[in-house]
Amino acid sequence: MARNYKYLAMNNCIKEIISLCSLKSLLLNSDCVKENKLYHIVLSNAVEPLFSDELLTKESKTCLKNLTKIGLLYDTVYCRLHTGQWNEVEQTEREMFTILSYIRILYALIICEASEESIKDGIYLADLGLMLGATVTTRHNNVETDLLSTTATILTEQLSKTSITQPPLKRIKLDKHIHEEGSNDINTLPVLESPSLECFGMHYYDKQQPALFKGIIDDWPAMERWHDPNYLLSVAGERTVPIELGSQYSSDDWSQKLMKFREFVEQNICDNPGTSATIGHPAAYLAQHDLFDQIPALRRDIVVPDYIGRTDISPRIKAWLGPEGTISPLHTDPCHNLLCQVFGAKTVILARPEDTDKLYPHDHFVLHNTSQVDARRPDYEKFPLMREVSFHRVTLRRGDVLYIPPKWWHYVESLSPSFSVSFWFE
Ligand SMILES: O=C(O)CCC(=O)C(=O)O
Repeated sequence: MARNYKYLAMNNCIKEIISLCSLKSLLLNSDCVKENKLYHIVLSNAVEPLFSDELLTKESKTCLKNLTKIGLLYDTVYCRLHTGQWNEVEQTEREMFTILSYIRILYALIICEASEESIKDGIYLADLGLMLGATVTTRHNNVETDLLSTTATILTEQLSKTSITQPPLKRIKLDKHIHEEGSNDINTLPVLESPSLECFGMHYYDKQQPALFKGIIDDWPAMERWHDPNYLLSVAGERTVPIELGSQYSSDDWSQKLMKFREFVEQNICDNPGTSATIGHPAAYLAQHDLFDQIPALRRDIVVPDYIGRTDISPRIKAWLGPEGTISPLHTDPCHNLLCQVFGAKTVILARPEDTDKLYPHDHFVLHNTSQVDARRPDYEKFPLMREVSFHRVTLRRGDVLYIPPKWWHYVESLSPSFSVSFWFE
């Protein structure tokens, strides 16, 4: 009877989130909890009521007490994650952070009766957990899913049912005139229409030669959906994402901040006079972000190109969304890359791995894969060997896919608001 009452009193979205961890052993038996006595005591006390007949309501003392205890432990683990080098943080601490984020979200929702504000806070905590925590998987509708990513999706859907509809934003123009600076002494790349897997393998992958492919991503749902900011905001508006600020990541003026996706898109991507990045704001770039792990709805809009499955079943997929003028300085990556242009245009300048010594990589190990030269506006006085480098230049337009082999140098500058997806693979 009490159980029925409890569940009746709760909002559906809270019930759905609780059901993600209907196996309480998932929470209590994870290594991070078993290994640490303090974690185990606090967590067992907090988790037990969620799965028992105990009445959990806004006024319940158990709820308030547990939220406070979980909050204290959450702050402790948060501090641990921010102490020392990131790559030395124990996996178990990160797992603990994920579990604490989940329980904290649940108690806050129960206490606030899933108010709009508590849902927004819950989405923020889930995003922070996704960025800092380790993956904890669970089952949702009989499918294996990520605990926090699914929690955020449930909350996003709940929010869309209750929040006030905003006036629609204009679609991003696809036929914007692109101004390109020509350069006669720069080679172009081979351009191919949907090459066969064999052709890609033999002539490009095996020989590690870059090329531009067309006709590969035309049927992605993203091609029709993503230039509509209203669509992007409906699936991701409330989500928190890391944004790079400054001219380019190798510059002194560069920094990063967390921002709501809505705020980023409205201020930097939409055609809203007065809010554009070009007017007084530092360049803002959602760059190299695992957006598709964070927001599965966007992952469903793209398809891994067949060329990749031959050699790698789990490519790392990164999102690159920004206004005109974003710059990724000349750098190399260790893996193969298919850089896919969903909307907008980019200039890409490439140089062979053999020319590395003539491209003046930075000395510091952190920037060792990044060149000091400005590939678009070379300073031959300062970097004379650069004259001997034979660069390739290509303009990447909507629907184009650029194959960048491992260790090839690439400089990328957006010529308009642009959304690209890169697949890094072996
Ligand atoms: O599009 C960009 O700004 C950079 C892309 C890139 O460097 C990559 O995909 O590895």
